[in-house]
Amino acid sequence: MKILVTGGAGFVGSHLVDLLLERGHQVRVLDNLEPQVHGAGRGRPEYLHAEAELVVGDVRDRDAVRHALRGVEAVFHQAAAVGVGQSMYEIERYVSANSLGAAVLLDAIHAERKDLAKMVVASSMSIYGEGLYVCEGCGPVHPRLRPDAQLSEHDWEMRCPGCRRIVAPAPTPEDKPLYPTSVYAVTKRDHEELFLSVGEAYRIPTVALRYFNIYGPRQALSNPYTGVAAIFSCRMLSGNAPSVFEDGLQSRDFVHVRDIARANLLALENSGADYQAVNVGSGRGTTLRELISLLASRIGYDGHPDYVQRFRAGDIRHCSADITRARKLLGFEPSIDFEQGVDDLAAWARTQRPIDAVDTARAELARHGLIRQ
Ligand code: UD2
Repeated sequence: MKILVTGGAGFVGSHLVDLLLERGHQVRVLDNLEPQVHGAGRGRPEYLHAEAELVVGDVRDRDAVRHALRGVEAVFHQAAAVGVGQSMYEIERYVSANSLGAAVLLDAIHAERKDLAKMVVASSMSIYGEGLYVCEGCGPVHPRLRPDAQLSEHDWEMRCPGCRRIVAPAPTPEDKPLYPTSVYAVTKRDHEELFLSVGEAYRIPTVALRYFNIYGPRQALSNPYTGVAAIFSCRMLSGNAPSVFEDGLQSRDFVHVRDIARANLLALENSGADYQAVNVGSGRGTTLRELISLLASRIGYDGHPDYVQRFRAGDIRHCSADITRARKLLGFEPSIDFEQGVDDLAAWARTQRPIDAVDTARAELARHGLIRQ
């Protein structure tokens, strides 16, 4: 097939491009080579597969999009602005790049390529807000964010919205109510709903993959607005202590980027998940403390993390994926366990010379009142 990957020069997109080429597909990439991710004035990234055709352009540019769609039989939409914190004070930029970007792409698909065999869109666990929890007394609960008054007491764990008892995190299924807590998350919900509704209307088989916290080689280590695994790698490589919000016992479902790429391929090759949203994660929660100790040993960092006694506005406490649907509908099984994955991330990170801009980005968040005590 001839396949278009938007954002194909990025972290997830480039791994997907590799996999598609390996399967014998022809791949075109539409990517704006965003300076925050790729560095200013840099051209084609050296890791981008030589056989991928690169069209440099923005997903909001109708002409570039039309050109990129020529002859294409399937589309993977991976292009997005991805800084959760930054999205709270660059609201127009995020809504424009993400929500409007998806709209322009879908208009062009409708006009030019109604006969697509598949559309796969990158959605995000961020649309859930907090994950699913179980209360000993009240059963399964879907709490909203922890109140500021609780967090300023440094009472970090999630409490039952009914009886205030501490609740235990449980794997989060796709039917948990969506409570996006950032502008970024709202735009990811837009991605998912725009693609699924347009796909449904025109009978273009469409799948929305809800990515959990992705890590691995090629994550932009110098981008201080990216995920915690990249940020901590960058800090440790620069000899700086990673700053930890809350108490480090918050957990996330860290999923290796190659597993994410494989889930995309499965969505192309199977029809089981057509017109649906599907979680893609490891199915397991890992605390920041576990991440730090593993990463430090693999990177060779022997300092201590800095527990800053603060919290980030909008942060959730725990969320891991229930991957039953991905298993059933796509035959997806995570193949890289966390230790192996961190080995892989660290081996690659050691070959990089990232610029540590984390303090500046944190000061910016604080200036906007988004880091609290
Ligand atoms: C957000 C998105 C997720 C994905 C990710 C970017 C939500 C709920 N999720 O995930 O979809 O886009 O961002 O990869 O919006 N932390 C520190 N120190 C740091 C940085 C982070 O302690 O220097 C903590 C942070 O407070 C949080 C945890 O690490 O408790 C995870 O943070 P993250 O930004 O990697 O990811 P998260 O889950 O907010």
